Amino acid sequence: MLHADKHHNLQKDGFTFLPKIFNEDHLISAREGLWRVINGQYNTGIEPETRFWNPGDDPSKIIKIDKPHLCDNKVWDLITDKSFGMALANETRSKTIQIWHAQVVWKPKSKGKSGNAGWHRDAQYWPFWSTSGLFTAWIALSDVSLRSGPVRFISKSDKWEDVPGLDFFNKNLPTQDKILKEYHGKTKVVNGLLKMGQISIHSSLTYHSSTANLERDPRIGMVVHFCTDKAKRVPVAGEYSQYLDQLLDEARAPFIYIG
Ligand SMILES: O=C(O)CCC(=O)C(=O)O
Repeated sequence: MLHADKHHNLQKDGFTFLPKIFNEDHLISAREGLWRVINGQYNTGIEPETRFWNPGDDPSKIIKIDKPHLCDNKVWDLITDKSFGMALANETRSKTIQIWHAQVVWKPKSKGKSGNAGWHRDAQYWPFWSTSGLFTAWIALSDVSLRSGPVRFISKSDKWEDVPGLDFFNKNLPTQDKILKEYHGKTKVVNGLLKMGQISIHSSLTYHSSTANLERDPRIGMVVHFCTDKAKRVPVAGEYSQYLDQLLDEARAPFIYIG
């Protein structure tokens, strides 16, 4: 059985890091698959849910594309790996693991603030979900050094009330740092420094962000949002009222562990 690092505990700190569990060839194939998706080549014939970047856009911007696993079978193969599912079940102490959303966050060498992702907790974007039983696994598809703009986590922030004024899409980190200081004083921030193939897991309530990539090579994250048997749908009106109906379709939302 694989165990997370001894220093950070998902239940206590709101995040943890896992050792490498994927085989090297699968990682490389998935990375190539993501590059195809980024360039608009979908070997399954299925389009991504949303593209926040298109060929021809500023190459120093964060390339974020939602649900790339539907578009490329090598990306699908990586995130549906059985040992990955088992490791997530072990860390979250769950009976089932279902992937309901995913995104690639490919961060090329940044210019100015172009690589900044603002402080946020994932749950703020998911009104249709309970907060319990919801987690994100971030698979490193490149080595992630301090200079490459790693995801960084605020320890124990999963126990906080919502902090207003924070947002993934807001690149003004100094202003957000001020807000955090106002609400919580000095916080403990931990960088997700990972080797290619390693994984971080955080709760949907853990505040996290990332800064510029100052390395020459891109910093690549395959972000897997998953729910466990403890997650509950919350009825919402409007645009997202049917959004989670996709849970019934395993070709979109695969179970990767059933205990
Ligand atoms: O990859 C990043 O820099 C941000 C990713 C993120 O916000 C997430 O994994 O929820």
